[in-house]
Amino acid sequence: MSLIPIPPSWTISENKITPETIYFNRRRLLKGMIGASIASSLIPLSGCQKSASQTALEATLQKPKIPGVKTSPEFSQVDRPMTKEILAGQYNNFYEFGGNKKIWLNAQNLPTENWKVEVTGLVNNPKTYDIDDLKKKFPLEERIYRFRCVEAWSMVLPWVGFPMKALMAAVEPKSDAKYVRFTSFYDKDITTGPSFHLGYLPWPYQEGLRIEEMANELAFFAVGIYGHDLPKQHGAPLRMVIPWKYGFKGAKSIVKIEFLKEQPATYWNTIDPNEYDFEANVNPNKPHPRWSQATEKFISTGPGLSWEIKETLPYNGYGEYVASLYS
Ligand SMILES: Nc1nc2c(c(=O)[nH]1)N[C@H]1C(S)=C(S)[C@@H](COP(=O)(O)O)O[C@H]1N2
Ligand SMILES: [Mo]
Repeated sequence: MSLIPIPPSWTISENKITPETIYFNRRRLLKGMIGASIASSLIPLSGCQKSASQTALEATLQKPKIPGVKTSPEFSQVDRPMTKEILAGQYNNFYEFGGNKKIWLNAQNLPTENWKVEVTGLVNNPKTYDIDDLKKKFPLEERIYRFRCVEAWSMVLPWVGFPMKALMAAVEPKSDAKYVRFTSFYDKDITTGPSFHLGYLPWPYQEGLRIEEMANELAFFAVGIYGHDLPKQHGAPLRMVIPWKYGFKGAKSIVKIEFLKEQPATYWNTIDPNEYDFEANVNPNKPHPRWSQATEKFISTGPGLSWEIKETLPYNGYGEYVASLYS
C-alpha cells in the first residue's frame, strides 16, 4: 500500500521501508564500522590538497551576503555550538534531488531565477510575491535554532529570514482559515526524485501547519543561512523553519502557500502516517515505530561526519514558546 519496496541489492533485513529512513537504517545495519565509512564518504573540512569535489561543494555555499541583518537576541540562545557550514551543506534531505544525504550537487539543478511565491486561499489579500519583494517587504533577522530530524540527527543552524506571522499580517487570513499548506517546487524533468524509488511518491512535497502554529513567534521563513542567501541544497530561495517540530515539517523551495479550512494531506504523512504524523512535534517520550527518539546524534564539527549523542528535549527545547498550543 503506502510502503515502498527496497531494491534487492540493498540487502536490508526489513524488506519494506520508507525513504526518509533508508539511510538511517543502512547506518544501523553497519553499526560499528559506520563512523569510518560515513566519514570517508564526506568531504573533509580541511586538508593540504583540496579535492575537486570539495572545491565544488564550497562553491555551492558561496552565496551573496544578506546586508544589514542583526541576530535576534531572544532567538539565538542555544547551549550548543553551531554546526559547521560545510557539514550542514553536504548532509541534507531533499528527496526531489535524491534519496540519500548527498544531494548537494544534484540540487544545483534547481532553477531559482525569477522565483515567485503565490499566497492564496482564505485570505483577504491574496498575492504573488517576487522573492526580492518578499526580502524587502519583511524585515530580516538572524535566528540560531536547534534543528532535529526525525531520523535522530541534529544540528544548530543560523537562519536569516522573517517570522511567518509577518506574512500572515500582510495577507490577512479569513476567520474560516484553520490550516496552511506549503508546496515545494516540483518539475518532473528536474526534480527526478530518488533513483531507487519503485513505488508511488506523492509529489509535490507539501507540508502543513495549523494556523495557530504558523502564528507562533518561532515559526520562521528562511531566505538565508550563515549570513548569506540559501544554497540550493538547503531549499533556496525560501524554506520553512519550525524548530520545535521534526525537520520534515520544514518544506524547502516554497512556491505556494494556501490558507485552508481543512487539514491538508502532506508528503510524508501520505507515505506513512504511522511514522510521520501531521503534528510531528519533537518528543523524546514518543518513539518512532522503528527507533527511540530519546537521544539524538548532534553534528557540529568535523573533520568528516562525527556526532555526539545528546538527550532530546520535548519540543526540541522550545516548550516555553509552544507547549500551550498543545494543552
Ligand atoms: N521539498 C522538500 N523539503 C524538505 C525535504 C525534502 O525532501 N523536500 N526534506 C525535509 C527533511 S526530512 C529535513 S530533515 C530537512 C533537511 O533540511 P537541510 O537539508 O537544510 O538540513 O528538510 C526538510 N524539507
Ligand atoms: Mo528529516
